[in-house]
Amino acid sequence: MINVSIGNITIFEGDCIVNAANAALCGSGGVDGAIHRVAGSQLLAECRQLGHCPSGEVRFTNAYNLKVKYIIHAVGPVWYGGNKGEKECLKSCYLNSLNLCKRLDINSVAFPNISCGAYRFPHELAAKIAIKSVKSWFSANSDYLLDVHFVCFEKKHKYIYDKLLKDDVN
Ligand code: AR6
Repeated sequence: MINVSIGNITIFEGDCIVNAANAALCGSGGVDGAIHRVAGSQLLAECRQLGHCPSGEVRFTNAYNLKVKYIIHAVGPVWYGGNKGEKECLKSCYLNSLNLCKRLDINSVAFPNISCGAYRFPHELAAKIAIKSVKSWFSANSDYLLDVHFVCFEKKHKYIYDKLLKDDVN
């Protein structure tokens, strides 16, 4: 099931949230900064043990003070105009996160709009990739029950998701 809401992902109550991290996994601004602030300093200590994470790949950690079991740290692409593999990289973030959810036996996960802030990915294109990735993953994993929540920070982003889902983007 796909659910879209407006809100702060750090208060999500479910199994797991995804973080829009950077390759150093060192916490910074945006949703990453918010997650680190709420989770507490132990999160940074665990991230430091993991080292570097290339774009398109994901890592997981404990969630400390958050109300979920795990945080999946996905490193999205920086948008350089669209000819540097940005779309494929963003798709990998979603598919790798979903595969990891299955491996961790997770049944609910919340995604922020990965790469849509500091990394400048066009919002509508990012939402299309996110929805298409989740739908294709659901088709390939129809035996597995997973609720996917897209948590948008801004109303205009939720509007894009709602419209694309209504138009049934495949
Ligand atoms: N809950 C949900 N969404 C949020 C929240 C929140 N609390 N705060 C921001 N957003 P960004 P990126 C939205 O910049 O583009 C960081 O410094 C925000 O409105 O957080 O992948 C990292 O360390 C936007 O739509 O992530 C990296 O260096 C979306 O989250 C870099 O930014 C993503 O914006 C990653 O850039």
